[in-house]
Amino acid sequence: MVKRFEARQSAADVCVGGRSDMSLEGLRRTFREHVFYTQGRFPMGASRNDLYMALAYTVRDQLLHRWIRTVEQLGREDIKIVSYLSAEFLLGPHLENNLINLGLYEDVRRTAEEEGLDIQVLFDQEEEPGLGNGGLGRLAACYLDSLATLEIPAMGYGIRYEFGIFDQEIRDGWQVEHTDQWLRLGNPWEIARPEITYHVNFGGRTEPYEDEQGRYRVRWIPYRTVKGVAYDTPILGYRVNTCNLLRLWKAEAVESFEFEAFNVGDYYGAVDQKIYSENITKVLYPNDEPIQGKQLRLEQQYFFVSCSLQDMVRIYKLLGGDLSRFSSHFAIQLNDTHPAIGVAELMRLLVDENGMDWEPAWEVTCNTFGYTNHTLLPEALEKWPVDLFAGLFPRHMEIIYEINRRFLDEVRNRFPGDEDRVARMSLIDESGERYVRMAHLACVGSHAVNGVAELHTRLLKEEVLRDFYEMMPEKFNNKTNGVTPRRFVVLSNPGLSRLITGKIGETWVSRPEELRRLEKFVDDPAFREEWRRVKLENKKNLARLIRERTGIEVDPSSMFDIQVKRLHEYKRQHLNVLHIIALYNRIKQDPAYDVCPRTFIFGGKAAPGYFMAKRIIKLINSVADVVNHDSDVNGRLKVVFFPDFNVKNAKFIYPAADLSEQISTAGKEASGTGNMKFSMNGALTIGTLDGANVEIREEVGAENFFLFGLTAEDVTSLQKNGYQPMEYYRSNPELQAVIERISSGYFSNGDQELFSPLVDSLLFHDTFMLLADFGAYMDAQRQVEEAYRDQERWTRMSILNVARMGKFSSDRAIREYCKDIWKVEPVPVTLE
Ligand code: B1H
Repeated sequence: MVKRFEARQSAADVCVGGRSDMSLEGLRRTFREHVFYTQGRFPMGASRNDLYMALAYTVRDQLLHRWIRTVEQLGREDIKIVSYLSAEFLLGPHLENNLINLGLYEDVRRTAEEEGLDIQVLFDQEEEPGLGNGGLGRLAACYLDSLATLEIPAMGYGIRYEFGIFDQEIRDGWQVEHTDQWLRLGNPWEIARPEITYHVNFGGRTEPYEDEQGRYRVRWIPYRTVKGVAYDTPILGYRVNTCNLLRLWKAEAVESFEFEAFNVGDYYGAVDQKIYSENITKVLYPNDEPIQGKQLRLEQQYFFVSCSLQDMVRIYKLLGGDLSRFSSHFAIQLNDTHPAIGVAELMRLLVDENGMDWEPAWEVTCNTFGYTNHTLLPEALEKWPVDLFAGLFPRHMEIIYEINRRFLDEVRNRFPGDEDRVARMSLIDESGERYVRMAHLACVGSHAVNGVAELHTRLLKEEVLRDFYEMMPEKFNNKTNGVTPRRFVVLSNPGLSRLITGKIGETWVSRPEELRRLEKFVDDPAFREEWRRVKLENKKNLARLIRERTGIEVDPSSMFDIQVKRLHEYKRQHLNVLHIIALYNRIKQDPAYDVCPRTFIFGGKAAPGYFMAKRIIKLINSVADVVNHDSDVNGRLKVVFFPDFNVKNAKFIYPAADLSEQISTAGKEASGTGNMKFSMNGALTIGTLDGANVEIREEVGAENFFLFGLTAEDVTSLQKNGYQPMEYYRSNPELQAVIERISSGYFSNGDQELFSPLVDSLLFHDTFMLLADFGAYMDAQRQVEEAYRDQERWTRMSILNVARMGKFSSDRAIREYCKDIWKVEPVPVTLE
């Protein structure tokens, strides 16, 4: 008799159990079959990877039915599909997530156990697809999860990088980069679609001609052509049948080129061509801001955008759709300006390839696109030299000039005589070398423009895109970021999930507003005790991992004070370091100084060419070396740089945090999403009024948040009035002593040069105003310490943080996008 899995209600199972349509026996049989038929092994001879692959295929089989049914829905003419265009998708490991979303976790864990396997070991085996740099790429992944969970028909479109974000090693305190070989052992989560391919053209010239009706037309005679091949990954929603599609494009050589070269006997030329083509999707650029002027990067952008738009046009035509109604079938979201060339490409496809007139094509284009801006840093706004752009895309350049001509006519109409404004708003920057301004193209070609947190959107309207806001205020709206509670709470923090579910039931996973119901337990001593027990358990797990990865012993009963995010001066990891050194100095001055025991944990990658960021990593490790071995400190302070922070090991980090460091210079961090992940896992935040911190503080209550520092307005006015970091230095002896420790060579074996670039930058420029904020930061840290010493008070604050974080679920964010921008409705998928 086959044992059927039944829906479970018990608290212990609810987050990892659930419904499934597969018996335990069936799972076991499928698994064994995959070991044998797919991996070609007898059970005894199977490697760990064979077993992982067999399990992954077993789970993928469970997705396929849902996937095929969902894709059938995508082919219905009467529904509207969201297309999320992003150069990055930072998905993280699939296996565990899919098990949770399927409701099969507990069954599969038991099946594995009965086969003598530890499922955690198999999870460990999975290489994560690191197809993104940080927040922007991870946001795209969270949004795919929520789109599927909310049963919205959607596709993600992006690039199948052969090498994702580099692996980070710390050697002698420095970051060393290694190529990420995520495809080395195969990828069971993707299905290649060699029959879905498109040609993408580059270079050459354009030529006018007359069509059969005698109309003026232009054609593009390209210099070279590359082929894009689709690779599809299923994205399953939480406990629903919707299983959307992430379609990533790989570049290959076009056969005809090879044949041509072969025909003239140029074997090497043919192979060269192949290598050249495949280069386009070879590697992710490891920067968290745009790399100006790199031709290959621009080629990547156009390559994936063109494939994706051709795909949508093909799908739409298959349905018999009339292209003038394209925008009623597709809502395309531009994740930053990286896919913004899509505006010109859709115009080209409609006008040149499908014979539409300019005006209706333009209406379709604007109605189709929405644009999300992710940055306020002016140096991070993407622009491409006109020569480079026109050389690669001569036809798009003409189209952009025409868009610009018409647009600037409108500007002149609205603001007669204001030629300064015209120059500021032009799609072409003509102040020196000429550039195409991608953000302007995205604004003009979209019907909706949004920022990613309230403060960010306000600053967009007031500063970066002010002229655009003044001319078309109706386009602008805010969509505060969110993160998926499935990966970042249920999967990462099973202990906490179980505790919460035991109190309020399991519905919070899809409706995190319901976490508010935890508030009534905040005064229950037994609940608080349990809450602390879960946190301690998570800290022990992280402590174990830290020992494994770094050899450093940390005390799980100390406060875990964590800052994990990309290394960047505006994120101010070095402000955190200044605080550590200040505490160290106090201990050195008086070894009996009563310091609250703390473990400072850092993690994050630096762009390989970012000199200062790499030096900050070295500083953290150098301070760690000294502090961790000082007998006066006596283990009360520990400093750890956790190597290779990524989605996979984030799961051990967020749940173990007591304190979350969100200390960017106000006005610089568009939103942040790590801030949300920490707080949802019960960490308290020390932070500035920046990005989504502002809204987190509003939600959790000012009394449950450690605020410090300048506001965005303070920063601007201080800058205007000539900021003098030296003034802060001179008036603060503790700050002087901290800086002196560094510049004296105390952390660098007497080498006074090693950190002088950092110190000089602080003393003489301090673009990100660390010195101005140092005093306030020290005070706030003092309050943190006081609160932590009162564990009952701390626990109360922690519970209230979790209870009030519902707003920051990506489900809420996606609902807002659906309603305000995309105008799409859920389409439930049935399995019959
Ligand atoms: C964010 C980027 C980014 N903003 C260029 N901008 C890149 C820009 O490779 N590139 O060229 C890569 C990434 N990433 C981040 O987006 C913001 O800094 C965060 O504040 C925000 O939370 C996140 C998601 O909106």
